[in-house]
Amino acid sequence: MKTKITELLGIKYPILQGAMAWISEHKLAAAVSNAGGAGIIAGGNAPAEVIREAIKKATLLTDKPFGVNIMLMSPNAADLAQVVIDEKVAFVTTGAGNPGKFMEMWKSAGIKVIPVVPGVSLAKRMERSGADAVIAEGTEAGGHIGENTTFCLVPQVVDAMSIPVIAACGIADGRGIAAAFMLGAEGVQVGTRFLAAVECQIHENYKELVVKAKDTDTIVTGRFTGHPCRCAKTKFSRGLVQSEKDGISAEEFESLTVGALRKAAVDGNIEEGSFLCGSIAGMVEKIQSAEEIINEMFGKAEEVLGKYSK
Ligand code: TUI
Repeated sequence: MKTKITELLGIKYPILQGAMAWISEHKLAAAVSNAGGAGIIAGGNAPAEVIREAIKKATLLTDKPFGVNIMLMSPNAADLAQVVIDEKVAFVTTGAGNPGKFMEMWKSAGIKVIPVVPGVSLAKRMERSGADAVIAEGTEAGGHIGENTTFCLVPQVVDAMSIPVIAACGIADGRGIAAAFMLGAEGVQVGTRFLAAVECQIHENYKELVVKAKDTDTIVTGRFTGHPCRCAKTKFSRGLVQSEKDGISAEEFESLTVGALRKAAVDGNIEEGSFLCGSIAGMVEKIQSAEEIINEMFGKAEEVLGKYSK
């Protein structure tokens, strides 16, 4: 399946694995790249040297291109921006902000830059500053989210751009890929389904929550902070939303949620962890290898697209 994204990144299938802080480390990224997609190591809030090591380890596991995501709210973002240059990473995706100040250094180092955008205006600014593609991410995503839905956002960003657009979130099977292409996307980014990948190193409790989730089993916390975050419904996340309604202060909210991503991903701590996942979790049914996930998704996408091209 050739698109502008397979050409841009030199990959077989136009699929990027979504970057998930504390989750997308070198093993998952390398497995996705080896299966013909584009794996991504999530920088999250990690120190630069941790990510440098993860890049080196991924290079030992795959000779295919992989990327690094820089979460722009991280205090380490500027250091990570340099690490990806030092380590000659193939491409960078960015999230949770405007990467404008890093664009020139990445472009002149020959790194492809693909920012996540929550709307048309940032997408246009990114195209003007030299982005190679953008990821239009809807509010169905896990983690930090914008307001617009994938179905509304993607075609509007596509119409405003001459660079390729990757549709993100709400995509967990071949029908989702086909729909994204129908909306004008040249590729997809998938996070939640890879939570259930064999190579994903999260705690078993996390995988179980995702596999057991129904359509209504995610919830958005922290809207009042300006940084809304989608996660699995648990007693903890429901409690957070209730305390927001009861008027909790931003400081109290912060003290309850600090370290919650690690508690979920590493410790599987149901009482105090934030188990980030997208609204599509209800469609993730089983644990499979990254290769099985990708082959199954694209097998079905080709079948569906074939049906409508007759
Ligand atoms: O970044 C994400 N998802 C994330 S980051 C993360 S770690 C975190 N934890 C708690 C609070 C905040 C972050 C967990 N999940 N997705 C990409 C994404 N980027 N979604 C939305 C945006 C975005 C929002 C505003 C991108 C740019 C933007 O620009 C604003 C501006 O400056 O114009």
